[in-house]
Amino acid sequence: MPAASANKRVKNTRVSRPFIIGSQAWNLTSQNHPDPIPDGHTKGWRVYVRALGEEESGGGGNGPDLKTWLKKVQFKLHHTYADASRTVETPPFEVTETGYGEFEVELRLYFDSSSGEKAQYRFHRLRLEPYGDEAQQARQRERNLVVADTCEIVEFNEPSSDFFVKLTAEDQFAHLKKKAAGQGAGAKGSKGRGKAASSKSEYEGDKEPSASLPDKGTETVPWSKEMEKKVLEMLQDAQRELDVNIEQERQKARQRQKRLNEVAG
Ligand code: SLL
Repeated sequence: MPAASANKRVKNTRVSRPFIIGSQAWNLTSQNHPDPIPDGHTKGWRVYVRALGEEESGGGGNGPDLKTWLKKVQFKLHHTYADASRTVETPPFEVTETGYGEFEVELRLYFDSSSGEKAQYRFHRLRLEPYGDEAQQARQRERNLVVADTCEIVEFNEPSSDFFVKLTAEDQFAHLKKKAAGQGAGAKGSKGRGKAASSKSEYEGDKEPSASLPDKGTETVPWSKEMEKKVLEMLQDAQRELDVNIEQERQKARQRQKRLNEVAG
């Protein structure tokens, strides 16, 4: 019999999960698209929901398994596509297509059934043409690859107790475990066997897995607490500048009003 408390909420608790929504696009050539290219289509593209570092690691990414919380993703494409609504229930959560034009992809994220959470919408602007400064555009042309990734966060406020168990379980990090115990990193150093084995992490790179953003980013996976802080500082600077401008405009308006009153009086 299911426990009566199964869907009780865990009070005063919030669990966040950073993840990536992004796209890649390339010019179609007969080399990279052996099938007949549909009429008028010039680009190949892919839109996806991924774990941080998923592509770079060639697997589940640097953090917890997305499947722990993400049940399926529905991608809503431009209405010019046949079957514009595409649902992906198993990783990789992605849609690969060809086309000619950029558009806004609507994504609907469905959460693990134990969560009792409603689906959430996200939007992603599919980018087919090179963008950014000149150097960035040159690099995109050279690689024939336009990548537009953004780091998103989903927050579960007071998650259901069943869901909370999953969000805190160790098995969501199983893909980060060392392939063969006692090999690789474990072999270095000359400490006594038993001691070395017990003090070494069982995870790749001897790092304890974490569900939060890493402290520092890398060239390929820039999203980090450091970047978050920088973005926040940029926003605060912009806000201060805006406040100054608003105050200046207010003063000008007051002076104009004063002059108007003088003329009218
Ligand atoms: C526009 N935003 O309004 C663009 C339209 C169209 C996207 C984007 C091909 C679909 C198909 C395709 O690229 N559609 O015919 O299979 O100008």
